[in-house]
Amino acid sequence: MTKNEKLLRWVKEWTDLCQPESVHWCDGSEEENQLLLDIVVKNGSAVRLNGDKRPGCYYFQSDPSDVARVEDRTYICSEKKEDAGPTNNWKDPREMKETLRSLYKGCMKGRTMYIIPFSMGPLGSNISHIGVEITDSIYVVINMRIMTRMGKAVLDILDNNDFVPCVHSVGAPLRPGETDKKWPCAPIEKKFITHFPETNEIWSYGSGYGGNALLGKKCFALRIASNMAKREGWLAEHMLIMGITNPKGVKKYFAAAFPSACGKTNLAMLIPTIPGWKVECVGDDIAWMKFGKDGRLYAINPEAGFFGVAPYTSMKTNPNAMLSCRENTIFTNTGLTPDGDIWWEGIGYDVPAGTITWTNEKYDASSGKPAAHPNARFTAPAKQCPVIDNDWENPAGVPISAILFGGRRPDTLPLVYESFDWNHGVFMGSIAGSEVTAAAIGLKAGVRRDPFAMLPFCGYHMGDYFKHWIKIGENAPDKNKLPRIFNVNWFRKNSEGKYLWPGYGDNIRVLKWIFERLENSTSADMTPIGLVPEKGTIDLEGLNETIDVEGIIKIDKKEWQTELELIKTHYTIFGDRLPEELSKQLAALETRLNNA
Ligand code: TSX
Ligand code: MN
Repeated sequence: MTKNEKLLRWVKEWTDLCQPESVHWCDGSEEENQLLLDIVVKNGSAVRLNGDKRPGCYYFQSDPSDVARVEDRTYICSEKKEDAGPTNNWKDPREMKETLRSLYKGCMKGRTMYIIPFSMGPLGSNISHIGVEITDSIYVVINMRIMTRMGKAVLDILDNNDFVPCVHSVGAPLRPGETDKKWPCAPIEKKFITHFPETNEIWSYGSGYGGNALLGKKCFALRIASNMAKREGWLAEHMLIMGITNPKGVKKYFAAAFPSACGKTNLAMLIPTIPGWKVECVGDDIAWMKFGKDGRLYAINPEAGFFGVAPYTSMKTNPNAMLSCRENTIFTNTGLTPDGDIWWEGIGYDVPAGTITWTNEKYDASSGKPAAHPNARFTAPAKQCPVIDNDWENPAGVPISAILFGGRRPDTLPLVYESFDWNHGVFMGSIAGSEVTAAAIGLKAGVRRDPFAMLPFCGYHMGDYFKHWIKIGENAPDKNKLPRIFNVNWFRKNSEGKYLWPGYGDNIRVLKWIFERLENSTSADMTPIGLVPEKGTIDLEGLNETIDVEGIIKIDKKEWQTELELIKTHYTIFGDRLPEELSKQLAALETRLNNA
């Protein structure tokens, strides 16, 4: 089993509290996986999909109350409330633990407790970290097996390694003889996703879905890891990592942060429309970055799979994602077709007759109810991605040349612009955000700020997080080797509300401009907001549409003056923890705009 005393004591403590019927230490083997899948198929929790169309694939429907991350039930339990900051829910750690201990008491009665040793990042990487998740959910075990490196190999190195203890229960004990629900979970008021940043602990209760339950992902790799990174001088970020090779064979790696619904997974595995250019995927969601001995910033993808949003993924929008989830994939809350395949809105072909919806009803187009939940997911092994990068498991990571921020902005923000320097780039990250519809924020549609796309994932005070980014720049071993920072916006619209930019594979044209900036082989115009492409420097060859490039690039002084006021309001949230470097950036922007 293990010689790790801390691990043995911890498992004993939680076994005593949760009172499971049995305890199973996961070895991550094929046999174990098959055994677990047989259980969930037999008990009706899962459907084995058609072996000709979807070999090795399984289908789950969640409880309708358990379909997404629950941000208002997510807590950062730091000793001091101020340290969680204005963007996180906070509870005193002792109080929270008391509340949760009473919920955990006997919560695994009638169930098996699974012990999942997992590594975030390649084994043996000095950027990787180990965790152990306790769970009573088979769904969690089989998903963690795809999303992380899991099992015996990790347990073996655990003998003399520390680990992040992660506790999870669906919060639905079984009485003797009681038959289990298809998707057991607790009601919303009993769901708790809690983090103890000072002790590196995660306690999750009541939900079986995604980021609430697969604790290696958002809870560990972002909320706890962001705290570790601050203490230790590295970065744990909500970023994709991609490799880009030009026709000469020169390769560079970019990391990019976008709020949800901007197509991060699509960008991570994009198929370029310019001949000779190649994009390869290292990761689609999370980047852990540390300086290497050569002074460059190196990134690993701490994950081993994609937990991707299914709806509107198609052979047109993202063929590489479609091919990644062809086999050995878990589908959750998609539709199910009569021939044992899955279907979702935007998959690119008509819904087959007799399709069953995620709520297990016969699909009826006239009902207005979709076949797939909008947050339906595929859990697919990253190694199945046709464009997975050769170095995606390199323990040294990949050297990052550029960092991109972005969001959905119908106006104001140009297609792309470069920061003047590191701190200006940090400013760009801190003001990132996306247009949200009126329905989502009430009354008026507007920008929802999502600094660094980390709003739901930063495990401490966001003002301190900005300062940490400033310090990374200050303490860099070689400032000339820092990644350069850019902002992109695929979503600018014209006055008729039409998108100005074709997006998708044509985004390579923007990536090419960035690539050439890094090689000092293209030019930019100095504007009050940053460096924008000089006329004619974005490669439009082969685009048959007439593109209003000037419309996508132009900086409108009036729009930016409105933006400036919005940024000021946004910045008030952080109070005296807003780094002075960023107040200076804001003041400098104001001056530049006024002088323009
Ligand atoms: O993912 C997107 N990307 C990045 C791709 C690498 N999406 C989808 C966002 C929701 C997940 C985009 N949507 C992108 C984009 O670049 N751009 C747009 C907006 C858009 C939508 C449709 C068209 C053009 C732009 N054109 C036609 O449908 C013909
Ligand atoms: Mn994400």
